[in-house]
Amino acid sequence: MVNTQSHTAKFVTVEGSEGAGKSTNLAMICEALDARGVDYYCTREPGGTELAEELRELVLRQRDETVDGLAELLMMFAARRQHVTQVIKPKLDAGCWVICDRFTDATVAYQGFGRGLSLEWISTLKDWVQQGLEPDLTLYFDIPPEVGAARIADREQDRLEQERRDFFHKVREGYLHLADKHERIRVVDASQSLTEVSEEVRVFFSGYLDTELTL
Ligand code: T5A
Repeated sequence: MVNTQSHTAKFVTVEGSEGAGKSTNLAMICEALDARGVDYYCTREPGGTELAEELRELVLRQRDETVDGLAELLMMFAARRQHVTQVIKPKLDAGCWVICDRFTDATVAYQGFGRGLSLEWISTLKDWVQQGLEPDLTLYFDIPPEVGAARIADREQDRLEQERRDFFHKVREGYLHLADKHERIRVVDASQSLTEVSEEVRVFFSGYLDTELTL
């Protein structure tokens, strides 16, 4: 698969650990795109196609047996391959922006740093599955795990949300490592009030659109 991603259609991802406010702030991104009349498509991972949503349900469901870390990693990438080939690439190639709730940074953070799986394996799988496709911009909502956990304490937890607190400290370390490494990642302090976070996202993303849409 050759990466023929359009120069104008951008691939934007949002990342963060549980309760960081990614999904809530996606609305702000969509509002900014709507205001400028940009054609865009919102999706999520794991998921985004019928098969990938079924894999999501399988991988996140609570179960009695221990789920092997490598099996979990392969399911994430199986879902991603289907999503990339059936949705993300075709949309970008057609000039439509793609806004995705989580992508491969989550795999590095959760399966790499959280589970301690080989970053080399993850990098190899990423090359096979994405064949050069990378997000153009990533908003990472950074939050101490305790604060995020308190925000979602009232709702039913999936298998990953039930991990121990130290797992989420490692996940955060993974995200911060990625943010240090990649210029495309913008860190948002998600422990602020929702009004403050949303305003920061609005101002930053509007500036990004101003630049990208005039190029
Ligand atoms: N996963 C995923 C992997 O392990 N590997 C992978 O490769 C991939 C792709 C997916 C799970 O799969 C894992 C990671 C995840 O465990 P998910 O649905 O994408 O699950 O992610 P979750 O993190 O579970 O989604 P959450 O809903 O928990 O987090 P969000 O989206 O960051 O939080 P949000 O927006 O729903 O907000 C949670 C609550 O907090 C409030 C909101 O109103 C809401 O009630 N809130 C705030 N409250 C106070 N102040 C603020 N600033 C607030 N912002 C939001």
